[in-house]
Amino acid sequence: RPNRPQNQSVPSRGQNPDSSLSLSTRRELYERDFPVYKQPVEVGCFSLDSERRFFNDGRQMRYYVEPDRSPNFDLRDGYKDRFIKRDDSVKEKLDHMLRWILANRSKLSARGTTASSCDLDIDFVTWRGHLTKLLTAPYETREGWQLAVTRFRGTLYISEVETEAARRDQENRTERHEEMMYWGYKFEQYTCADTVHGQPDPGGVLNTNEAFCTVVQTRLADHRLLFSGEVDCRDKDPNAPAAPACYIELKTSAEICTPKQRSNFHRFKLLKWWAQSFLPGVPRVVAGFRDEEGVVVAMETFPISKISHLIKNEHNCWKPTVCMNFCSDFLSFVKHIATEDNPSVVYLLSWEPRRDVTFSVHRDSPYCFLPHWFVEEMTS
Ligand code: 0WD
Ligand code: CA
Repeated sequence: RPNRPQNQSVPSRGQNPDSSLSLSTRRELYERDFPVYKQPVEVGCFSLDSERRFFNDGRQMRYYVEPDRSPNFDLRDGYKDRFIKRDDSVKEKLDHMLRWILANRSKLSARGTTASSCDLDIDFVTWRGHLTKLLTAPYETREGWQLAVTRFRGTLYISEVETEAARRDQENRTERHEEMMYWGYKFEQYTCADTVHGQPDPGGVLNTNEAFCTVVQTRLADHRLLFSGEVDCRDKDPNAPAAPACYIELKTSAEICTPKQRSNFHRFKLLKWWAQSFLPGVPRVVAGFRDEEGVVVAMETFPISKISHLIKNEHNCWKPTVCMNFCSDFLSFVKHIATEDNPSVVYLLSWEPRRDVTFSVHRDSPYCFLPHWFVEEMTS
């Protein structure tokens, strides 16, 4: 992994009187009108198979099958003997998205006169999950992040770098925690079928290499965005609206037994669920509430458009407008600082809770993340 690099051009935190070189995450600063966020449009999709191979199609799409009785899903089933876990030490960075971009370049090319015909008509390319972290930063008190940014042919590419703290947490996971991470995937297996008329197969092998990802285009204020996110399944009704409106996000959560638990669920979990699905325009989350033994005891559907009303009774709760305005200002900040158009330059934006976002610049460093195959094909 990258060595701690030299901080090349920026004074350290606190010594910097120039506020244009850091960005605050304080909530009060972002309580203004909701910014323009255009309805996200699906411009394509791709699939990753059981060996993590990329396909420029929707072969891994799954179909939601509503459980017909009160569920009794045992989420622990198969953990020991029918589970193939993706190797998360392999850092894929933006590679799958970049493959998708190369395969679909004609859909994205600029038509204006200012950009040459092979440049993308897009300001930012990233994963949805990275944007989720930006949306929730004003309310995050535990986990910081590092985002690497490269400007290449006018487009800003954003790819996460694992923090030291995240790496430590990952190494020190308890066996209980490892198993609980499986529960979310197991819930998907109980509720999703591989074909439109099929039934779920909870007796099969669960392989977390497999994924179906949507690619959407949208605009936040004056930022044109292209991002991809993993989608769990879709509504199987042939009359369902077009993607992304037919998509369904599946979640598991501990069952809620006390007012305190309900309040925490609203304040923390619904924030993450809202941010993740609002971004790509996925309209609903289907939640399975499980007991301590990993048995799903209740299900509930949360329409994303209703989540912000649900939380209004909570004192001092999160606000969607703060999330979106912070993200918009962050992207403006990135445009302002990441000025050199060069695939081997990385602007590393770092954030820890209760601090400002700061950055450092790295040339030909281990932080570089645009692969040669991408740079070469985009340049030719
Ligand atoms: O290598 C990396 N640093 C990353 C790779 C970081 C983030 C994402 N990815 C890639 C993977 O190819 C993955 O297929 O992105 C895909 C998912 O991206 P996303 O939709 O932007 O990620 P996010 O919104 O954080 O997570 C969506 C789902 C998760 O579902 P829940 O319900 O738990 O939020 O994607 C899964 C997980 O099931 N997931 C991942 N799958 C593979 N690799 C990863 C990951 N790193 N992170 C989340
Ligand atoms: Ca999910």
